[in-house]
Amino acid sequence: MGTALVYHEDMTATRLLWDDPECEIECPERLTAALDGLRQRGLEERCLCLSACEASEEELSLVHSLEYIALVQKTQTLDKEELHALSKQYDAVYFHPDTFHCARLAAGAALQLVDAVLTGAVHNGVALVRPPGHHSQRAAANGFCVFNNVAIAAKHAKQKYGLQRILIVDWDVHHGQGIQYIFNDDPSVLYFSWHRYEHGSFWPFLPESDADAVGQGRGQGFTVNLPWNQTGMGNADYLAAFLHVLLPLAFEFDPELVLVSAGFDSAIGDPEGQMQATPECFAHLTQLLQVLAGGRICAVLEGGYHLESLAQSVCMMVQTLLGDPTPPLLGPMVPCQSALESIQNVWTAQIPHWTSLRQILSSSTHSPEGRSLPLLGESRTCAVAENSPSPLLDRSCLRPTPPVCTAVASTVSGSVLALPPGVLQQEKSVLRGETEAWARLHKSRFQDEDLATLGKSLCLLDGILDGQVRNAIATTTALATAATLDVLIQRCLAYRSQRVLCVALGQLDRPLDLADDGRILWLNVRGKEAAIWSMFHFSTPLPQTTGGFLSFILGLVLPLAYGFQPDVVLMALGPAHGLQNAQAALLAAMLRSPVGGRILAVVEEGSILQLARTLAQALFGETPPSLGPFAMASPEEIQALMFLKTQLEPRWKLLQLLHRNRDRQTLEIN
Ligand code: Q9C
Ligand code: ZN
Repeated sequence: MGTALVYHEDMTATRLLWDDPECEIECPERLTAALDGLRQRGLEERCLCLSACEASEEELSLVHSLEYIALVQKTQTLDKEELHALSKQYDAVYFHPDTFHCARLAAGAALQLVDAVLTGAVHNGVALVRPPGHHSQRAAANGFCVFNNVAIAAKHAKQKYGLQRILIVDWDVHHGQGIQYIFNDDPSVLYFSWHRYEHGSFWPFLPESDADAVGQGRGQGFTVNLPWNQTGMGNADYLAAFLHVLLPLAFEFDPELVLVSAGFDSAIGDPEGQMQATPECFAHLTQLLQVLAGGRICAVLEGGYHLESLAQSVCMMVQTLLGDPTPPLLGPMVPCQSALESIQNVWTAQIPHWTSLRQILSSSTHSPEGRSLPLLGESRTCAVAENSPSPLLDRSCLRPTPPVCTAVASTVSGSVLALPPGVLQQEKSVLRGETEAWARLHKSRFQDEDLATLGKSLCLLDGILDGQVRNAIATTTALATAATLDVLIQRCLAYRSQRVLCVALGQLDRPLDLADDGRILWLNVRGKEAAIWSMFHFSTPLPQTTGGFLSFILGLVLPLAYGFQPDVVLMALGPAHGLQNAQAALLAAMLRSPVGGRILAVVEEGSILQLARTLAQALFGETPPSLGPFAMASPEEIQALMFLKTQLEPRWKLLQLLHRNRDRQTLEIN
């Protein structure tokens, strides 16, 4: 089980044969640059490489009319003038004698990828293809696209495997209107697209690219458009879109398969998109999707016209699909005003169709119409300064993956814990004298038998901070959990950690001398009411509903974690934490993204072996088990989350919620 890479060199054959500045960017070097990038980084050899085969006429006709297929077939025999004349009948399209062969390979590659994933030959994969597909329609080529590779793959997955829920994530910078049309009234395919829109003044200039196009008939709510009305959208804007729009809906939808229309013209440097998101962002977007659909992700290349940016972004995505930890995201985690307005517009349009959105907005004093508050002053284009040097430069090397993936330190033997293969049982410890010196700070709370596990935990923490171990679990006896967490925090600070995120679940009191200088973000999950001591220390009750728990992760924990950018996460499950295994696994799995996987989880041994095992699997990279059917958050849960978010929003800008707050802040900045 691994990652498939579907490709065929023949797809470099199609190219523009005449002068056309609009079309010349869709060139064969796009594929060779992406593939060379994968080779240089040793990623190609880690994939299961599949050679693409042409899709059959029958497969193409899942989406396209026979007349259109025949028309494209005929282009094989046309001369240059005839090809040029035919091309001009479409918007931003060129034909080449090899177009039919390439386009059939591109669609065939997407089909093979879906087959490889749905037969269980691989977990996930990517198809590197030309021509792209998402603009293509039943009987029309459009925007460099000839056959709609992703739409054909989705129809195939429905027809051949009987899938009932497929999520298509289109992160290309253009609107995949072709996919939208094909599934417009189909509730079994949730189509999400963000795209450069500029109030309709950007190609393809369609009113149906706007947020109020939500699908028709039974398909209402299954088209989700997030139009960007300014260029310059960056990492924080893309993350906000995932955390506050796509992921809440995706969890509620509960897809069986995720198809990604993986265009990279939404990345920095691209001449079409003019956006600012760095290649690393695509590692994060990929990892955030990996908790869906049992990790069954099929990514199919769409656009991407800056060769270096394209190659780097493709590598980031593939590396993440292979299971490597995410690299840090650069830049301030502050979504821009225009992005927040766009997100608000999607909410307004989608609220009738999604319980997960209603629960976010129901308790706020804000009404959907409230968004029309006039903006005062010029809104900023984006968080990244216009003249800042391109983060693309000077980043040729990816950070190395730690030799040990997941380690467990426990007095309970690995065979009793039934650890998944690949998870290492840690026996090493720091020196006894050193352990005792650390424990002495907390003398009253350490029993003698706890010292052995403390020594091992300290050793694991060192391994994580040194880059030798990616993440780890340490078990403790019930009484020692708080003291262990306390010592670990001190060790992080003494070591050289700049920022430590502590997620303390259950009855774990805030250490008395806990630094409140911005180095420790302390989130305690316990009790019945939220409490806040400072912008860095607070507590919230554990939500009991699936909807409440998802809002807690997507709406609170991840925005805070991404804003804080910790070096390491300490996740402690203390007395009466109340977390179900699936909840603990999802929390751990999703916390990996903002911290590059560097999590040390502390859990009580004894009654909770299954929990330790589930956590180990999640940290190791296995998709967490389902939380169960989606149920709306309770009013109390919403109220607690809203209270915290409103209080914390001035410091943590990814917690985005209410416009009235933001307008005031914009005024202050100006
Ligand atoms: N300057 C894909 O990315 N030209 N197609 C737009 C605006 C057409 C893009 C001109 C762009 C088509 C797959
Ligand atoms: Zn595009």
